[in-house]
Amino acid sequence: MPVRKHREPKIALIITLSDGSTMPITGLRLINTSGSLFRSRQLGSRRVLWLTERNVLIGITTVAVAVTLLLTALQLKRPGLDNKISGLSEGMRDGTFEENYNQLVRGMRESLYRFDRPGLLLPLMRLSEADRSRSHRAAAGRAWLRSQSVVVAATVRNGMAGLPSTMHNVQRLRALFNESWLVLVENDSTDSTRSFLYNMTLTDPNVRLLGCGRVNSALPCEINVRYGSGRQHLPGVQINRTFSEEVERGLIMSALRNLYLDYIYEHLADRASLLLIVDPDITWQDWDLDSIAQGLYYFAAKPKLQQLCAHTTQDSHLYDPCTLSFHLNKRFGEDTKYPVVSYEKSLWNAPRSLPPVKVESCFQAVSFYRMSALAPRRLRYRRSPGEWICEHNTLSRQLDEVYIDPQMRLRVLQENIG
Ligand SMILES: Nc1nc2c(ncn2[C@@H]2O[C@H](COP(=O)(O)OP(=O)(O)OP(=O)(O)O)[C@@H](O)[C@H]2O)c(=O)[nH]1
Ligand SMILES: [Mg+2]
Repeated sequence: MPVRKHREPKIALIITLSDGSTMPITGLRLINTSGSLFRSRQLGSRRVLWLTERNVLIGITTVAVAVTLLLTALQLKRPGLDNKISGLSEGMRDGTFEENYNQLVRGMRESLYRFDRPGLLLPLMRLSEADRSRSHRAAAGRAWLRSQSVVVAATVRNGMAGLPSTMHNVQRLRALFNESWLVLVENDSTDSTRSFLYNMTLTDPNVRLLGCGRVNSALPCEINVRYGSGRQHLPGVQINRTFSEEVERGLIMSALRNLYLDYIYEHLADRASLLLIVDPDITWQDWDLDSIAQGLYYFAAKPKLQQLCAHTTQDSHLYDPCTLSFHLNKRFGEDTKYPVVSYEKSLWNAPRSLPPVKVESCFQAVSFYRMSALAPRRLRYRRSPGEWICEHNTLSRQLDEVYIDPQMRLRVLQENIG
């Protein structure tokens, strides 16, 4: 059996005694043969503890490993982009500029969305652990909606091809709410749109049919809107308009949509928490109400949320060209860590787990707004690059927290000619 060789101590510990004199601790056996970490010795009135030489080494190694592990953990928990930006330092303070700057930094930090790491350019809504479960969102969303009220609003002209399908789905959705209203602006229809809507007012006291300054009238509303060219304004993508006519269409649609906003904010705003704007010229695949409820949950869970657009698709495109043009303008770049999501494909086939994506504006033919968010706002259409066919953008562009929910999937079977 090998004999362990005891070495003489190499000591560096100096004790200061109560009378001020010092005493180096020497002549002690520092090899820890018993395995205990500390040894002790009585020195006058004091008991002195010391570590054996070998255990000092073990101690240093342990501390070094712990520090390395801590640094690695900190590195993994690297702060997101937002946290790397701080308020102004003392030396840079400059009265009102400082106030403004710091307010903007705060606004950015407190906003609903985040880039979850540098290099990820898709701005996603921040989710808590509970928010991540779709079935939880759907159940909690449905439960919340039972205590909420909604106003559904639409403009429609010559809508008989899409109205029945849209209204069928709108009525199913309204049934999820405690109370709901339907506000429609109609004019100049040459089909039976007005009588279809008028009949709805007879059976449902919460339907309001507007047009020509009248409410719930069977009389036709004839505005006969024309473009500067003299051509009559008609709904639908299929209409071949000149650039000026497209701009004029944007102005006309904005004025019509502001009519329902004026009515709603004068008569119903304090009675409903949500506003849904739909285009009723569409034939829909039946809306999956769970997919809508799981998205509306965010209005309950995120008080800052102002607008949430459905992920409406037609064939293999995102339905709304205005949302598409936003993406193609690359306002947020085109990189994402989700391999099947690309701006070119416009979030087509987004994975089930993808949270709502922050956009500058969207409509998607089914767009939910928090009622209070639009109170002072109306469409403010101007001729400007990228939005000459997108009058809705001028409304949501006035808001800060606007999202498309890739999980609120709706499918357009057909957009009908007006
Ligand atoms: N009341 C009313 N509604 C209209 C008028 N023009 C269009 N609409 C309706 O507004 C909605 C949107 O109109 P569309 O012309 O289809 O507009 P869009 O789908 O956004 O875009 P395009 O199809 O590209 O023109 C549809 O439900 C139309 O029926 C109008 O003059 N008066
Ligand atoms: Mg349309």
